[in-house]
Amino acid sequence: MSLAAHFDIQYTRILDDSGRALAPLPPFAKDAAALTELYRWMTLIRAFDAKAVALQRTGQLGTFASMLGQEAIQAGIGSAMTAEDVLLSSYREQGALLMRGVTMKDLFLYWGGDERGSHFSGARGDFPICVTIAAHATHAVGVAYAIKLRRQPRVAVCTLGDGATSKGDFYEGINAAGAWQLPLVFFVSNNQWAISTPRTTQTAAQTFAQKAIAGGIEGLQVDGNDVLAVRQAMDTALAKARGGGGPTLIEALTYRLSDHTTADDASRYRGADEVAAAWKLEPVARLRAFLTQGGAWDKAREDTLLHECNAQVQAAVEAYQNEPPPALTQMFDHLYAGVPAALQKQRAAVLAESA
Ligand SMILES: Cc1ncc(C[n+]2csc(CCOP(=O)(O)OP(=O)(O)O)c2C)c(N)n1
Ligand SMILES: [Mg+2]
Repeated sequence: MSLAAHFDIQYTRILDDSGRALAPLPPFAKDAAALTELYRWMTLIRAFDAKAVALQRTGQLGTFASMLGQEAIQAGIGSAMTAEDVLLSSYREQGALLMRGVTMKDLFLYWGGDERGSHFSGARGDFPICVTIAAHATHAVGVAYAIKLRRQPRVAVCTLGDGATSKGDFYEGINAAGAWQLPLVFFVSNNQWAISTPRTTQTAAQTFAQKAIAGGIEGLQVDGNDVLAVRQAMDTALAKARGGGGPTLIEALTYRLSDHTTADDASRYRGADEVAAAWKLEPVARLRAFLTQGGAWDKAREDTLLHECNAQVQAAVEAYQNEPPPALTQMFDHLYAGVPAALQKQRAAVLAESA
């Protein structure tokens, strides 16, 4: 017998659990202002997240999927992509959408059940949030195929969870992206849980990154709570795709510190010890420790930032609450190019009732 093929999965982290640099810093990380900007975004995303949960608990949003513990992923993806790239995200990467120009008000509208929230104010080329698990893996293939045909210097980025990698459309996407060498980055946030299904029962595969190998795609792993590692991996994958080098799959190791959504109670299926251990590795404190050790951060700056972030979120809440409700007839207006006769009757009835 001889070896037919051999594969490796590389794992990268730049900051250790206490925020000390383990490896030489990549060029972007030598700019203190760029790093404090990443920290500002991570803090803002956490403030937005906490307010969204509070709004849901007080009946002002229908539901919400928290990003708590996954802020480094948002900032790494959001800061690496260019405006011309296309993000196809699940419900868990709202922070990356915010960094690309979607507004907090848009997201509040969306979670408030108002379809106008998907009509993004910014990042108009990005796709609406995909709740159908892994369906957007094949949409991303279509987007990347179009980019390749048009010879544009753009990249499609498809963000999914660990659970999504068990679905057929994920494998179809991986296969097509590899076969056609598309400018596409699959970003898998391995937050250890798919609602109540733990990573240990999700798959027998040793890593999620290795699922790329079968499609002829490079797969690698990063510490998803280390924003520097996430950003570096994204920079490399985007540059490779833009230069015609084809797709990459990045698996980011992280932990979902929140319930799955506000409709879930994770204490029913996982222990408090596990969650407490995960809190010790959370990404915002890690970057803060790194910045503080380097003299780029202190308590006064932290207090000012928190104040600014809370004010920014509060202004978005007010904009959301002051938004007049959509016209009742709107539900008829966007599905068909021309409203069919049967629906025209219903539309007229709704109009008459609401007059
Ligand atoms: C096709 C499909 N099947 C089932 C669901 C219900 N569902 C919503 S979230 C979820 C788990 C997804 O887990 P993962 O991919 O790990 O993402 P995470 O929520 O952890 O970010 C499931 C099964 C769905 N939305 N779509
Ligand atoms: Mg998950």
